[in-house]
Amino acid sequence: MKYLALNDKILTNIVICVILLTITFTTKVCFANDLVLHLSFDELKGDVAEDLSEFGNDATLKGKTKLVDGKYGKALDFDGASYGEIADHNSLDIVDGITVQFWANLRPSAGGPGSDVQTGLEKGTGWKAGLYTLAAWYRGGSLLQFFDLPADCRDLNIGGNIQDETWHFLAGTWDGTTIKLYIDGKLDKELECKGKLIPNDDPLFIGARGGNQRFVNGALDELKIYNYPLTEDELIRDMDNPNASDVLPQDKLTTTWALLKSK
Ligand SMILES: [Ca+2]
Ligand SMILES: [Ca+2]
Repeated sequence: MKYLALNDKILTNIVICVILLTITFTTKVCFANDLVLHLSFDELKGDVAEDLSEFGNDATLKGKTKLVDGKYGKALDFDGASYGEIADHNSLDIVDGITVQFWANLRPSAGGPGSDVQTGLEKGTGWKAGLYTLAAWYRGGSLLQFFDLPADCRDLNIGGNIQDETWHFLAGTWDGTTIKLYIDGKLDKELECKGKLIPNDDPLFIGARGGNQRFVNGALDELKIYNYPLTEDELIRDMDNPNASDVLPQDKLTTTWALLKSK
């Protein structure tokens, strides 16, 4: 009887340990630093550009887009009235840190609504809570912008103009404290901007705001979002080899987890 009770106790302890380990591991996974979007545009499946991140945030293309020679492999050319749409997903709900980056080869705007801006990527259907956007061209410059940050942060950090029909690597990071904008791997502009973001449930758009304005006229390539700020060294590594750096050291835990899940 005593022997059985001891066995029960050991069993209970094992069960508790397993539960605790599971909770610890799950919590880590939920808050892990991740690549949450990578559109290489190297190939399309019908009107879908597949996401190479572990989250499957594929983009459905609308209007006239086409694959062209890119900076790496193929790129996606937008005609000034086309865009891509990605369904809302928790992985795209950014709260306290982000990196948005892409290669862009821009022509002058094609006209139409909001033609003083060409939106590379934007979370949300318009200017509202949860919106983050990296504008490839913003009124003569370039801009990483957040609705939920203080008003005096929103459009003061305008970086250099890359609208010259050649390839440029544009990247923006925010670490909860400072917005930094990089052009071709060099820090171009930074601004202190403290705050917290409120996620929304809208789609993420590429090449336009909300699918109806601020259209890109030109090509985008190797478009990525990380849910944490990359350092300058990491950005340069990504710029020079967009496929090799999908698995940064911080990313390995979740990648392993994704592999386990897919087995
Ligand atoms: Ca590519
Ligand atoms: Ca959401």
